[in-house]
Amino acid sequence: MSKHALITGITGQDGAYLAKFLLEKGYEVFGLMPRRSTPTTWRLEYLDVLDKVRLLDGDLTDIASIIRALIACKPDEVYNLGAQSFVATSWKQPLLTADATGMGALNVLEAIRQICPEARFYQASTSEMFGLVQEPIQSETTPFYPRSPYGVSKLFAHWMTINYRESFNIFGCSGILFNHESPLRGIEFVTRKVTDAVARIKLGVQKELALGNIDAKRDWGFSGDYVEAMWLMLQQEKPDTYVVATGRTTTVRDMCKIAFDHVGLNYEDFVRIDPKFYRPAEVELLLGNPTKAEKNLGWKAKTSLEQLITMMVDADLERVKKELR
Ligand code: NDP
Ligand code: GDR
Repeated sequence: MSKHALITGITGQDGAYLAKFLLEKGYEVFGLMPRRSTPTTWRLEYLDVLDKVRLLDGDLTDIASIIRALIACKPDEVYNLGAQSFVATSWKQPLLTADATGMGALNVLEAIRQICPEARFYQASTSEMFGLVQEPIQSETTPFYPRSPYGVSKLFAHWMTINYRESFNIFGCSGILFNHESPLRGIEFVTRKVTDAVARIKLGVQKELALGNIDAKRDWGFSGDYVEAMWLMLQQEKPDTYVVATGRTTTVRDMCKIAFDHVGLNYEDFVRIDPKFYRPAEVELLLGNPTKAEKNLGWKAKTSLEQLITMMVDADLERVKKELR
């Protein structure tokens, strides 16, 4: 009998990679699908898994729809990846972010408690919870200090996961994942914004690239590597919290250099600073210590930042060429 997994946020970057990963492991994969007026399944199509997953109508802000999805899917594992995940938007729509990203996780936990308390639960927590970092390298024991409505909402969901683990014996794991990217990253996030611009500039259809704080430092890995860590957490004997990161930090500026260098251009000739992309409160530095995940899960990031960024530039070059044909 194959295992059943329910993924919220299946149409997002990680949802698509996780769906493919679980299908390859022989799972029957279900996805919670919020109603949108235009199609959102392009990532599942890109990875060639759309016709292999079962999409169930539902929204994280509507607990009745989550309950229906759990009854239909009878999951062994539930991965809560759904969220309003763009930090900058969280200041513009703080209540929506709290609803979907914070309360949404509690809705899933509460529905599991009532419908299928044996199901294992993964919560997509984030390095944004460290925010104004209290230690130069962040691990599972570093105190939190979120800096955005998104970070605060995720911290609520993180503690709810631990609380349901301790109160109701739910097998709830929290993965504190540092930034991870891929050719399927949303265009509003800085890596993809850069790699798309590099492709357009190289092909002569864009002149410059406007960015905000390029001195911010991030610990960037590849989404395809990180979904394996999510799965590994749910295969352990006991539920726990894990940092998932590469252990290397790089400025946005140096990430730009890697991207432009790949097509033989100098980033300084094209990047312009526009204060409109500054945030009301910035997270200046993120650098994760993945030792616990490496030791307990046997997980390690496989893809270097150079490999990741060149993979993304190459994919964007292909996309833009196709658009122009
Ligand atoms: P994406 O933004 O690519 O995907 C988010 C998904 O959530 C989309 O499928 C989106 O659907 C869905 N969603 C949004 N609102 C709702 C809702 N109300 N009900 C149901 N589904 C909803 O994020 P990623 O794939 O990059 O990230 C996955 C998760 O991991 C997120 O929770 C994110 O916050 C977290 N995370 C991500 C990191 C990263 O670097 N990528 C790092 C750490 C944590 P639609 O597109 O239709 O709105
Ligand atoms: P982040 O990712 O906020 O870390 O959240 P993002 O790529 O948006 O920003 C990274 C850093 O780059 C700086 N920056 C810009 N960012 C964007 N988007 N656009 C710009 O033009 C720009 N210029 C500079 C930002 O200020 C920031 O410092 C991501 C999301 O996936 C979250 O959901 C996840 O939880 C965290 O990563 C870990």
